[in-house]
Amino acid sequence: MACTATATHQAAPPSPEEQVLSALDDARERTFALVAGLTDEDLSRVHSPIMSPLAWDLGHIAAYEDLWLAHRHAGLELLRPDLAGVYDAFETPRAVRGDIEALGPDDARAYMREVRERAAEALVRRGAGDGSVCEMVIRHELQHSETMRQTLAIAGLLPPGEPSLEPSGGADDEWIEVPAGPFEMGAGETGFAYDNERPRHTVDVDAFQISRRPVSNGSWMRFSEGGGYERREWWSDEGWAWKQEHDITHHPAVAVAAGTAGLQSPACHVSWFEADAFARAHDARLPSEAEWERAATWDQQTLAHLGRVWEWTGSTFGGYPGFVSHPYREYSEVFFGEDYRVLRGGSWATSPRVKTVTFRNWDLPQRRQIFAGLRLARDAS
Ligand code: AVJ
Ligand code: FE
Repeated sequence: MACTATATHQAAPPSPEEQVLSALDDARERTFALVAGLTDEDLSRVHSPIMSPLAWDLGHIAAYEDLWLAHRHAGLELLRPDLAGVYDAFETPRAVRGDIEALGPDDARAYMREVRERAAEALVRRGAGDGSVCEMVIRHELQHSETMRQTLAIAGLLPPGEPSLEPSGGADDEWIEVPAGPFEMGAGETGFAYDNERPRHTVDVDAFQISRRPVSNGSWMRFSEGGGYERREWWSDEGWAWKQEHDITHHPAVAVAAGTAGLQSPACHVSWFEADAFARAHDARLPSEAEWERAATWDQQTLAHLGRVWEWTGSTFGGYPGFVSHPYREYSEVFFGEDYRVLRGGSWATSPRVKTVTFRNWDLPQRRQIFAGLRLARDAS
């Protein structure tokens, strides 16, 4: 049935500035919902030496928005120049964030609201520009909401009703054959992407196999019970040293999850060292980043359960050929080198706006706070 247009006063489509503001508001809703049920003590405590107090994340989100949107983009003075150092991730690394004079929880929330109000006005006055600074600020808050979820998970404080990891269904030992061939890796020239995703470049990958589903809790339990943490030959030198030094004999979080979330759910909170050992124990390896992206963008086949847990790759974090840091070296370039390993795909806690197929996450190989598991790969038979 045709619907004759009777409404003559149709609302104008939202302007770019309105779209930015509404995305910023959505991100803020997510952030505030996460901390709504927490006490000041929960927000101020250091729950883990590798994580910031949650109140620091809050102040840092505001300081970043003030710096990039209000100051650098719209030309305003910083609202609180005195806080710039406190909330700079490099001047104040995670390890000392419990000791410094940062804002308390209520003041941090007030600072967030004040920055937002000023930034919003400035944005409407100055326009969104090409949108890239705005998008960076939106995604920054969304990325921190995942970081905060990691802290909350460690503290056992994740709010109820979170999406979380549901049982997946399907065996995790099914392989997909990906043929050899060149493909275009990385983000194209248009649209938003982080500097480390560019430039797009052609990569030739050999034929390989990749598992259709991420490794499950059930498989992890079999690995563990089958001597996974005792068989020296399955571990890298570095991984074995880490395991011995910290007396790691099993995976507590996976054991709990196997009982509660189910044997079929993807194993989560796995470190790179463990993922690497698991793969070797199964005559497999971690996919390289290029293999992962080829498999994820290849239209003939699909990777199942993508985006439920981050997937460790075998690759260290580096710049693509022709890399240019933008808009600041500290986003990615300072992490390039042999130390950090790349994760791909995104987790249940990652905003859909962040988890694009070219997005690169990274962390140290011993870290277990990330919502990370693995998908196996091996050379083509
Ligand atoms: C891309 C998740 C590794 O948390 O260090 C947040 C994202 N950068 N604030 C991080 C980020 C600046 C980054 N990761
Ligand atoms: Fe940050």
